[in-house]
Amino acid sequence: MTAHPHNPTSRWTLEELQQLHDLPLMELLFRAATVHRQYHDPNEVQVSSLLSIKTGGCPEDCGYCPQAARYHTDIEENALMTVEQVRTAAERAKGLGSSRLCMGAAWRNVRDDDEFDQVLDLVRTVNGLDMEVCATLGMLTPNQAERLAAAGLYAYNHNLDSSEEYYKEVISTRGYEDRLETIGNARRAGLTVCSGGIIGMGETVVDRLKMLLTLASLDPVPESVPINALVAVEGTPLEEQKPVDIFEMVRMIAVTRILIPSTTVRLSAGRKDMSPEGQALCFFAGAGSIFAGDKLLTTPNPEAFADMELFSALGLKPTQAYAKGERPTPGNDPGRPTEKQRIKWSRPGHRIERNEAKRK
Ligand code: SAM
Ligand code: DTB
Ligand code: SF4
Repeated sequence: MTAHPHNPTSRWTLEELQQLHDLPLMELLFRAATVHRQYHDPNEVQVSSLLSIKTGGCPEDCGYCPQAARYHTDIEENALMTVEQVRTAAERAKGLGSSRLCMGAAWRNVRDDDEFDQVLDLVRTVNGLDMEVCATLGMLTPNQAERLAAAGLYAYNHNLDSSEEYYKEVISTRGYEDRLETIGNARRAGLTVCSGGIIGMGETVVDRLKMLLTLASLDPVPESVPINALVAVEGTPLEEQKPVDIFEMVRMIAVTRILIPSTTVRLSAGRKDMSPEGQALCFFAGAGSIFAGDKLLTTPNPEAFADMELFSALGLKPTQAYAKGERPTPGNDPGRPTEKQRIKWSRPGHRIERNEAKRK
């Protein structure tokens, strides 16, 4: 089918997407901005705050992540936060203009234990503050996704990070299929989906575009797509990666904007190193959301006053909570599955295959 930037039902081929990506920048920007204003108010930006509710000590080996226990990074580890700690942080974020709180935990997957019951309480608490509640807790079973939805969770963030091929270069402790399965579980439980990736990990433009094609093939497409520029943290395997060029970020945002017109494209990690002008270009290219607050999960983000100045200079308004969907009403918790129903998580085959190959 022929791709047309103004037709959301058109199917883009990789070649067409590559041509779009490589257009002269002014042409690409014009096309992206045109799509953006057809589907979104170009003067509104949704503001989310991140809160790391459980920090560090993660068993996974994601090469970009300062929270993986196996890398020697300088982060402060924290046990799961209490309801009171989260309420205080959420009220502060709301006071600074955030309509959504995204709670992150350094877990491979959620377990059916007391800590998960506590997370459900955290979700109920933030939902009660009339904020959109998002969580990113690692892999989820269908039952866990249903319990989160019943507690009033609005969105689940689970990133694809890169193309299926490049994913294996960066993470070996789980597979792409696992990611897609969790996204499906969140979707089937009625949660909205936030899924995107990271650029600047050494991947090619083709890897970036393949990831976008996978996101665009989800039915329905994610309600938000975060585009992160790698924050290269000392002690991680990706510590020496060069900073992402702002025009590469702008191109990535513009292509995402055109490929998935209905989604909210989130200009995510990496803003600390971007100038106000660079960020303005990202908004023009179709970014409709940011993470605000002086910290992302563990790394620094622009100060609140700098974002306020930027919004004021550009005439941007923060989007109201639940402007694009109804606030979920907390319902009955379906409860923990019985021992028999519990899902045992597997480790991906390629790790074992690699070890086998080494032995031979
Ligand atoms: N543990 C859960 C998981 O991995 O799904 C949730 C938390 S994890 C920190 C959430 C996302 O943060 C990752 O999928 C990745 O896209 C992003 N992220 C982590 N470290 C990053 C970094 N150094 N730079 C940019 N994005 C990063
Ligand atoms: C997303 O795509 N980016 C956010 C959020 N979803 C969870 C996380 C960025 C983390 C950056 C590294 C850190 O601060 O630890
Ligand atoms: Fe763990 Fe998530 Fe970090 Fe991977 S990205 S090491 S799963 S916290």
